[in-house]
Amino acid sequence: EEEIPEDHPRYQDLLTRHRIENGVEKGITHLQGMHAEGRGSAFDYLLGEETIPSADAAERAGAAHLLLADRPVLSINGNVAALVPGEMVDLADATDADLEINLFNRTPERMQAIADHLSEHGAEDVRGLEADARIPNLDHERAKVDEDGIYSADVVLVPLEDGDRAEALAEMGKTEIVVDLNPLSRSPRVADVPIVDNIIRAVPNVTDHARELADADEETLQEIVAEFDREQALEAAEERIRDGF
Ligand code: PTJ
Repeated sequence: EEEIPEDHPRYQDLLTRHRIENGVEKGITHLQGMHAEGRGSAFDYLLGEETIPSADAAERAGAAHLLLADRPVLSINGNVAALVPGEMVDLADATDADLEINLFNRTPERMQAIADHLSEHGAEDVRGLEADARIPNLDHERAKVDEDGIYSADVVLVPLEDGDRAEALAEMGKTEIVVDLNPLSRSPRVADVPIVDNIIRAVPNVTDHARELADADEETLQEIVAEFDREQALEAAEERIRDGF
């Protein structure tokens, strides 16, 4: 990462690509994660590679949901683990949430590599390895979750989620916060809180909001949740992409 000069105009994008490549080399990220990253990068370019105001509002609403939750869980896949491992640990600390590894292409080797990687970044307790419950209406491997994790969570943060699973989780009645750079993708479309932003910027910003709201009373948090308009957030992102900046 030191090889990329910080004043390079595409510094963040190059850093991201580099982290995904390292993730693949370490057995953390699936090869498909590189394609996902390429797609994300194209959308980020069109968004101006910045957190647009509607995304910031979504990040604030996401923080409020996590603080209000009884059992918040942050889901981690191979891309998330490669891009923002320490940042996810910080967010879990700030919101008293659990971390759970949940893979689209699940193998025991990747599960373990990601668990070790998260521990190296300060995670104390990582869920997902137990896999003693199933998300209804999904095929076997993709449905595996922890009974005391995602299965019983009331609020879940699912970054870069596949559309089928996002839908199945929504059907379970969970409050879903999705981070996805493509506002037309199915996962942000079924989310209660669609965050159309790069996960690299989104996660630290949700943490900042959570820290700032740490002492807020329940009424204030409920107000932030109620004022957030998911349709408007999706429209604003699409408009930015179509009309430019
Ligand atoms: O590690 P696994 O096995 O769980 O697999 C993870 C991937 C991401 C490979 C898998 O879930 C997958 O194939 O996802 P998709 O269907 O490619 O969806 C990924 C979505 O994330 C796309 O809509 C991308 O635009 C978006 N995306 C990619 N990179 C970022 C992103 N969104 C936010 N920040 C990013 N850095």
